[in-house]
Amino acid sequence: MVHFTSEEKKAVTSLWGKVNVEDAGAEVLGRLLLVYPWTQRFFDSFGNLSSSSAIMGNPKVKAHGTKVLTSFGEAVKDMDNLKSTFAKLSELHCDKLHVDPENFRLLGNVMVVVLASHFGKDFTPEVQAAWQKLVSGVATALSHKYH
Ligand code: HNI
Repeated sequence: MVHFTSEEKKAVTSLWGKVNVEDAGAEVLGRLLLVYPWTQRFFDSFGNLSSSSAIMGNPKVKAHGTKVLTSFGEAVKDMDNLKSTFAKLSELHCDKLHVDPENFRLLGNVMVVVLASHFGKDFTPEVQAAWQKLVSGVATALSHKYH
């Protein structure tokens, strides 16, 4: 399991405190759907995803992105226990949703890109390193119950 130093925890937590979960959630999920269009097939109930502006302005993308980032917030609160935090969600994504776990890594990297674009020079290499570790840990935890 990944281990976080107290500096890394601080870097993650202090940035997270400044994140607007709704706006960032819409942007992260929207960019995932745009950049990796095959991920759209999980969201055929979301309506119009036919262009960049349709995706980025789609209220269902925003609502679901908010849900995903809120869940990410649970990871930030308890970075030492990612596996147990995401055990139930791992089962759900495997057994019910059939999401290929590679997509968790893609989402994590999109999240890092969005944070970098929002925070500019405050997103220092050290802050990035801590976040990359976290998104990777979350992806591993979400993949844990796959069989
Ligand atoms: Ni994901 C539902 C969290 C990545 C496809 N997902 C959820 C829910 C949470 C969640 C929370 C709501 C569960 C519930 O209703 O009980 N998802 C997360 C997290 C990540 C993630 C924390 C990554 C870090 N999910 C992904 C990815 C995909 C994905 C990468 C597909 C590409 N998720 C889904 C789908 C649903 C879902 C599909 C069900 C949506 C619905 O409401 O019908």
